Amino acid sequence: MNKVGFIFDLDGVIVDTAKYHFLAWKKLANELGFEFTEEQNEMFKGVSRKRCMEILLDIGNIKATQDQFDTWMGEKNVDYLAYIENMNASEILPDVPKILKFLKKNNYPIALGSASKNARPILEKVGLLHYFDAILDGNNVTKAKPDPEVFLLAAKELEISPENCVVFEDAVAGIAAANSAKMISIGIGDKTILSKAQYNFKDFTEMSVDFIKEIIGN
Ligand code: B16
Ligand code: MG
Repeated sequence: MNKVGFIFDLDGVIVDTAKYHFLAWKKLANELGFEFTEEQNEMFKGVSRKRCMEILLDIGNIKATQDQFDTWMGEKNVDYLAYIENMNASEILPDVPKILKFLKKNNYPIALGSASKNARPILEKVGLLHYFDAILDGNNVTKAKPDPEVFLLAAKELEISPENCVVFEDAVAGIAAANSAKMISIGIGDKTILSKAQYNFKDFTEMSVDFIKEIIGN
């Protein structure tokens, strides 16, 4: 049996930081004079900060200079950092520790593969950093999901071949990235939205350790 590696996305898989991203983008939109809704925030999930900024300006029909673009994106991040300042273990999504503990106990390598440049401090705040053998995030990549770069780099760091990596993802772009890396893709969230995933679960409460054993066995 080949060794299997496990790669977790962050936002929407380990913690729900989407609500804080939403509040920070909404604040910026309002300051720029337009509304930003939770429905529109769906488009931002799994997407890089820069791409989110571009989409936001499209929504508001605003043309920005490069300086304005960078300033506003920086302001959004300052507000986001304030929102996540007090995050703690209570914000870990249900049964995430159950899976991480099982993998760690059985010596399976674990990586983070996130678009966020704030991934490491978030893992630290919620007390999960020690589970991860490798952290690949928005600071390491040049190409955002659906490009497979972040997951391929994670596989490389774990020293596991891509086809023996399992990816947990909540975003359509992330599932596409995992599939194009030829990894086993597991959608966490709405099955109809994540229909391209090889396996689907609403959340980790639906996923048993036996399922993980089955994947490892195949
Ligand atoms: P930051 P993930 C993504 O996290 C979020 O889903 C997305 O909404 C956000 O724009 C992106 O991280 C970048 O985050 O501004 O903190 O660098 O789902 O890839 O873990
Ligand atoms: Mg995500």
